[in-house]
Amino acid sequence: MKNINEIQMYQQRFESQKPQCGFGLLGICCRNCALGPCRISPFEEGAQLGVCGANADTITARNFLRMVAAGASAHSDHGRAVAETFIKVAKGEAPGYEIKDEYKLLKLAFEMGIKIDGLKKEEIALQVGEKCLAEFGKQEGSLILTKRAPLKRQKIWTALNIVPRGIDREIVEALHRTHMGTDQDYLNLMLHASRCALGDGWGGSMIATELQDIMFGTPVPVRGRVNFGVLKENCVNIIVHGHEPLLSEMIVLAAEDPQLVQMAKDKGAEEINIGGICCTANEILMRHGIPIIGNFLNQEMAITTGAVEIMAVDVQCIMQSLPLVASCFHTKIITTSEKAKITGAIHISFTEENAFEKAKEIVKMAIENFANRKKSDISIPEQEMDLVAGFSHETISYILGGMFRASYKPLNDNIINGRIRGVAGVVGCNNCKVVQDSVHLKLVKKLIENDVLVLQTGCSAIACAKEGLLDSIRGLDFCGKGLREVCEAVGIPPVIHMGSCVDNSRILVAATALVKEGGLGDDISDLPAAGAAPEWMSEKAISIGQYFVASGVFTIFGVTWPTLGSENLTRYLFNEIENQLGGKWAFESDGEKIAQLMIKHIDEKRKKLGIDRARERILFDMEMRRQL
Ligand code: SF4
Ligand code: MSK
Repeated sequence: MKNINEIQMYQQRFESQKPQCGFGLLGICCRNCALGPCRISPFEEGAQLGVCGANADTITARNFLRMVAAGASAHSDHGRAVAETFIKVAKGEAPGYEIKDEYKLLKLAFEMGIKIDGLKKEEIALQVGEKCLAEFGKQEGSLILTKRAPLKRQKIWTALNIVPRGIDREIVEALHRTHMGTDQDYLNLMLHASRCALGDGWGGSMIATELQDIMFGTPVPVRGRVNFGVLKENCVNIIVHGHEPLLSEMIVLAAEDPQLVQMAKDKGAEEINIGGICCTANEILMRHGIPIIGNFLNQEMAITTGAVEIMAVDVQCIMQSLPLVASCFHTKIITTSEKAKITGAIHISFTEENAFEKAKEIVKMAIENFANRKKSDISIPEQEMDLVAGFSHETISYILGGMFRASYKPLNDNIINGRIRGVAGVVGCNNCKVVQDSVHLKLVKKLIENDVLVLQTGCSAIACAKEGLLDSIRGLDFCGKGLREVCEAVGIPPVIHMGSCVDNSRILVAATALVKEGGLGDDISDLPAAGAAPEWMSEKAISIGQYFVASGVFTIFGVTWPTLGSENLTRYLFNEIENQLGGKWAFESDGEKIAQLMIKHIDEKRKKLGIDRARERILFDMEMRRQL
């Protein structure tokens, strides 16, 4: 066994990377062909063109589009895996999985134009699954779920010819366009960045969310706990980490298996304790209240508690260093996806057909590993916090309007009367270039203090949960008066956890519901709303940001911005794109200033809507009614 002091953790690795490449930071390096690598000098002297003649605008735009394509591919391949499992469930070929939300299945079938008369739920599910899967390979027309967007938004996309045709097609075209000697007009490249990203948000990600809800249940409010304290010294601790809930759902099920529970007890453990990291954590928190250990930058530290028997990972945001850190402890790292193996980890290949069996194998392996713990290694931080999660779009409607009148009307009313100033989506990762969670917290606290309701997903939600902002009691202490009144009346925290990275699609649906409810304009770009990813790091975040901008949302990213090497492209993304799409990007790394920018934007939108002055609700007496 190695000694933890002999290896580097992410903080030391980050230090050893310094100084990081300035060309890379500005987005002006290109290695798209073997004439290069080329880099453009950020100063007037030095090379201003690559060997092929590409300038800084083209190089930064190509790099940006490639980030969008990679991010969209990650979300969309997740969506495809879910659709494939869904079809097997419908055919009865995936033991352990089931169709849990029949109502949502019927709604989706209706949206997809499937005739359901006389069909059994499995037959409907099969058609829905096949239709969803076909969305990936579609060559023409438009993605079915883009029709959910407000009509005005759809018209904007059509006029710009950026309605995504097929999810895979847009990603492939992005790679084609950015190949050496193809699309060399940065504005044209950016139009495709929008199209490709829309194929993610209104396509791959939305399909993932919809089908996961139908299979595993649409989330409803659920209590949970977060932070390292959820690891228990007397339990067999299993961590699930990554993004796809396909295996983790089965692990949750396997951990309840009476035989395995008994086996754990026989080995001296009190019970089997499951905890999550990153978005797999969010998925099983949203549906089962399974505790969360931490977000992206907590993954190595979780192993150093010495109390983790197994960390089972699937895809995305998994550090290659995990087996190295685990080699200092008894922890076993298990990879489970054929798409994501790590040298030094144990690979247990799982398919839909054998998922439950493999999940039981993993749980059993963890139980057996319990005896290998070194008592002296165990050091579990005590911090733990309560939270409430499980806010799907459907649940928000239900909470606001009730069973029979489920709607966003109370939210719209309270935005119009000024109790709620606006809505913010705060999402995204951790980044070691800033103190972990610090920018998320500064930003979100400032927003709720100013009566802005915050919708969250991903690692940002976990950051705020650790601080208590997702607790419906503690969270109120940070709220402005108006937001507090509404949260108290409805019984929700001021920071609403909507799920994992693919569940950013829920925020698109929620924004559309606000528009359709009435009184706040006729497009997403009219809403007093803004978005941010203050500690982003992944290409998926860029894809998410781009589909929010292309859907009409002002979106601010912190830490670093990947196009600063091109004045033209940066000006386009920060300003000119707004004339085309109604949304735009901004870059600001200070949490307080991000909040100010978002609030300023929200206030401008309120002014445009004519709701910039608080209007209290007037109760009409009989005389006033007569006059009416
Ligand atoms: Fe250099 Fe052009 Fe090749 Fe890029 S595509 S590496 S800029 S020659
Ligand atoms: S896990 S993409 S670090 S949010 Fe979705 Fe967190 Fe960012 Fe991964």
